[in-house]
Amino acid sequence: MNFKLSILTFCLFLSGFSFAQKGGKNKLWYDKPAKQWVEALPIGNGRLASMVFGDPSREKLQLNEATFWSGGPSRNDNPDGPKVLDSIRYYLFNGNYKRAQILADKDLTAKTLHGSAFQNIGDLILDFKNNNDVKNYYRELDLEKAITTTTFSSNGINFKREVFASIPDNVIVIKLSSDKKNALSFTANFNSELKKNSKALDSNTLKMDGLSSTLDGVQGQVRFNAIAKILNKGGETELSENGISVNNANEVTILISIATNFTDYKTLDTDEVSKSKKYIVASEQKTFNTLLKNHLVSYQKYFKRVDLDLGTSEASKNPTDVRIKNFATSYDPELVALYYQFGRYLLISSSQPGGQPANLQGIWNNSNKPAWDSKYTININTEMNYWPAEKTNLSEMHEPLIQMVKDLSESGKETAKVMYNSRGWVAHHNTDIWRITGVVDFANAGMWPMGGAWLSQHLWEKYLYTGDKNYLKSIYPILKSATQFYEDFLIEEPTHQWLVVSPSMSPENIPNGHQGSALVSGTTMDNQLMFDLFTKTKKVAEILSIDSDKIQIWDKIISKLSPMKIGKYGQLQEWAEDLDNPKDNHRHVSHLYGLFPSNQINPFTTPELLDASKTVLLHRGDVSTGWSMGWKVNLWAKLLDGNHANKLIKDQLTLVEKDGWGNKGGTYPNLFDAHPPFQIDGNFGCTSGITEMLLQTQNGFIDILPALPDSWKNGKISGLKTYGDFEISIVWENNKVKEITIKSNLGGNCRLRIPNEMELTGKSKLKKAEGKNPNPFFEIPEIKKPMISSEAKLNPVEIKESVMYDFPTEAGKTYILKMK
Ligand code: FUC
Repeated sequence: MNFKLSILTFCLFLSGFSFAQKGGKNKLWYDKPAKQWVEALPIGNGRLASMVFGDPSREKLQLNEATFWSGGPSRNDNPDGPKVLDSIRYYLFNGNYKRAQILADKDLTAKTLHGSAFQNIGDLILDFKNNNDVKNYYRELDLEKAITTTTFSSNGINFKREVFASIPDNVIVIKLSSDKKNALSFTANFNSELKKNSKALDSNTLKMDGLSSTLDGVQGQVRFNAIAKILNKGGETELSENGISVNNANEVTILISIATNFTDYKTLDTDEVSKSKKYIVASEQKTFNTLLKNHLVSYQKYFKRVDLDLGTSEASKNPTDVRIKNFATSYDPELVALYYQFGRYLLISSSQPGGQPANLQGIWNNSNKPAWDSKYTININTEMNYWPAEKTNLSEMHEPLIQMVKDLSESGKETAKVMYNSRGWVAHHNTDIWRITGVVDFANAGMWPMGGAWLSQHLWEKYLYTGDKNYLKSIYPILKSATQFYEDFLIEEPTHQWLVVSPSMSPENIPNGHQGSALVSGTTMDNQLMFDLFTKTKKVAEILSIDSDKIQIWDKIISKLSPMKIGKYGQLQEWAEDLDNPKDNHRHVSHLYGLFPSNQINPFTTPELLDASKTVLLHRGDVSTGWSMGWKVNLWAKLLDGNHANKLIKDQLTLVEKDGWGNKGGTYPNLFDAHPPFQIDGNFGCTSGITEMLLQTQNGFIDILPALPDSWKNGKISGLKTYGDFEISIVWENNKVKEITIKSNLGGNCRLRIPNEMELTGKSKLKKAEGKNPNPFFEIPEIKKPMISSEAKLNPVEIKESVMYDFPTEAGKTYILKMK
């Protein structure tokens, strides 16, 4: 080692200063500060969140708190519903769709309140006036540590900033350091559009209070209190005009705490000042290293459960924004793995037990009037957020959604009664932190009484992954109450006397020849949702041995649901009538709900419906909004076409450079999904889709590498979950499965479908699988035969050869299979 270098290393060691290692696996990194919000890097602990910009002379941390929403406890049921329901149904059955729409706009849609908005707390600004002559700039987000780090030199001094949001300590932690003594001088202040006051309480403490906005006539009632505590080593702090000045410090730790008066969706009685203070008081007793250790332990417990390696290439040496830009024309499998893990990172950071579920922007929002209020759109977007939860081994992160469904089952009871004179509970296509369940926006988007039916699927799915019967008992009343609503609401249609949902729509598409009205009866998706809700609720009652008297009623309803229909182009029909337009490229593919996330359509038992689903996807095309592409990755994986799924990943990883509205979906420089604008569902949807390419669980067995693209020749993934609580790791080489490790948490038969022959290590032997899988978690639904148009031509989807094995497992044991 040369002498100068060793002196430098020694000095750095003495000061405790070290550089971040540039780039590498699971890191987003850049060679310039963020200019726009979609270049900044997100951190979060499920309740607090920040976007970190990393500007040497003006650091900005844009701040969010998950419960800071406009308005306050509120409802939006239109009480005129019962007066018009029969007429609307009459018009729909008689083809007067426009009239039905006009009535629904007036008497079913909310009169004034269309939902509250998730709002922005504001910014913490750190002004470093002396930071000029900047060199060696680097910033990163390390997904393995959930820390953003910025390093640079200014006037020959090296500086470093580290920021993380701690789950256990409930604060955002910033550490500023440099390799020279007394080099840190800056001013700190808070900024917010919604602040009531902001001041320095003393020369180390900034405080800001604020109040949420009034929207749609609901008075803003959410108060926030934010505190920034500045803990300096060396130097001094003093009150300044704009906040606090820190002069000549060696090292500074800043703790940010934010709290609101939100208690639950009905109650705003938390003392936000003492709550936010409590976290500061507890955290300031701890050293930075203790805070860091606590953070890493709690975060990594989740993150490290899954590891994905798709190989690496030269392309990964570039900054992340450049890699996205080059993705279509370069070989960069590591960017796919990074995007995958980023989805898991975002879920851990935005959805923690006891908190709010991830909304349209997760928990990151810099606007007080965000797109679609950054609320919960439950006709696809919120559900998509949670597709990766169980399968990527983040079951705990699913909890806030399950809690939201419980809340909605309470608030939606009144909606069912007031709007439709029905029992049970109902939710339409949107909700918010106050758990509104009425119809929002306008009938063509909002008049969809199926949000509760779709969300309810998550209750059952969670059980399939965990096998937890106590949990199942706790959610059964919600499922039962959801079915009760439809027991009252379903109506016989005049042609076949099938039971249908009416009025409704196929989100948010308008069929040809319907006078611009989306309103119809008996859409394919609604029928599929009804099938799932009734069959799964019945299953739960059977498992728990309760309500045997209900089984007959539910069976009767199931038998009176419409079968799926294949129309004249060979497409799965979106509506009851054959109205699909092959040129329609609408972003929603609602009728493919049956293929994914549901499993009513699958390659093995419903080949005709599979062909018809493929035709729909070919008609719709690939490129669309971010979330639509994310959904299609899953759908092509379910069609067992890994190359097409990979093509969709390429479409999704198209760089969208500018923040804001636009018409092309893709990915922003910070890897956020671009609807556009930013919407987080695309991130989560694609993470789910990549999982489905490597492992599927829904078709009656565990399907290993069911949709591996040719170009992902070698790789490994560990820690994925399947139904029946198996934990799976796979290693593949030259597109063949080399090794599978299976941990069985519940025991029971393990049925595997594998592209090549394998054998178990140890004494046990694999058996060729035959008949029905005896493991009850892998039961597949028996659906009615589809109705097929006489004009339809079907093109059977090709299924590659594979082998199917069975072997018994014991709870707690691990099994290893090797290639033969
Ligand atoms: C649904 C979608 C839109 C958007 C919005 C938040 O209405 O149709 O594309 O994602 O939700």
